[in-house]
Amino acid sequence: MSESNQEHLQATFDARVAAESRIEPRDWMPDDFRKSVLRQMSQHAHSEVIGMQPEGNWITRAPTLHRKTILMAKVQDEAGHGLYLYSAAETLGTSRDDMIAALHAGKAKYASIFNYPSLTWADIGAIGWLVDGAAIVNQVSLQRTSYGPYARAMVRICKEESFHQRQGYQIMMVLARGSEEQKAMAQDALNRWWWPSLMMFGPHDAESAHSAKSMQWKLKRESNDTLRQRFVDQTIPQAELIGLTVPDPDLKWNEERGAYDFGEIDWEEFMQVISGNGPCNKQRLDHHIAAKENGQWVRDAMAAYEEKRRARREAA
Ligand code: BYC
Repeated sequence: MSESNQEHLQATFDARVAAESRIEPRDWMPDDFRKSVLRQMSQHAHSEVIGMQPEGNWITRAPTLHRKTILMAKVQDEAGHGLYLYSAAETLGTSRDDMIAALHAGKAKYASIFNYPSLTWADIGAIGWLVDGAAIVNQVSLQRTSYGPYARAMVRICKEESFHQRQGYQIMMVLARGSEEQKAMAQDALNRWWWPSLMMFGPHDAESAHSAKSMQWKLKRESNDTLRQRFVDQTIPQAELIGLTVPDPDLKWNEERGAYDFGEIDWEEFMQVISGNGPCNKQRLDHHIAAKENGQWVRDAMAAYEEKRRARREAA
């Protein structure tokens, strides 16, 4: 490609981003933009699918039939989110099999939070309230991301996440108004999920390797720290309303900023978890690998059926 042609393509791309137009799969895009969108969408898709495990763990133990049906629907929604996102990522020419192979090889990441165990029923409340709550804050912003298929996937995902967040908060509300034991269980879940939820937004802006470029491309619309602050500000009043306390001695309303000041995340723990050394990393990956292997016969049967139909069509 001539240099002037390359410059023209780059200028067209830059102008589209500046004008808030979406970049679509067939549009020319710089290689590093393509790689970054793919990296983020793959990370996001894997998060949705691995994220089914901590909650799936409680489907058989949900306290009532009603709770069980809600939880099953919620976990199924997460699978659907993964599928929208894998499909969106495939528009950039990478197959789902390749993305999953990278996950199994430990090369592709997924959200750190799903490497923590879900120990009690209250954890299911805390995951819906805090984890889906944090995910919505991030994803509302991503509805305006510059890559078209990613932005469109986010619109539908956000609608469903909103229901997920409420179902989680409702579980916490019921427990917090219950017996002393139930209230203690809710508080314990908040204690264990609070800091990992704040880690979901990634490193501080100054430490974030991809943020500057991603913000320039409008792939990311708001920074990690801005979104984390928004999550804290919206969640503290919700905790107060149900009489639970966030486990942060440095948490304080800052009148001047009109926002909460809060303590420092344990970044060493974060780094350990995203490097594969969290409490459940191995368990989560082993489970995913086993599920893929155990489901191979279904994929083989579907492929054989499709092949038979094709042969019949050709013979007709
Ligand atoms: N966990 O430069 P940075 C759900 C990595 S599921 C793991 O700031 P970036 C749900 C980052 O990937 C939805 N890794 O990166 C499902 C990068 O490493 P690589 C969850 C993290 O991309 C079931 C490095 O650290 N939401 O809702 O600009 C049940 C440097 O970071 C994390 C998503 O997946 C982390 N927390 O920004 C319930 C959101 N943070 O790739 C609920 C989609 C950072 O260079 N992702 N890293 O090896 C994003 O929005 C962005 O990728 C991030 C990071 C904000 C996470």
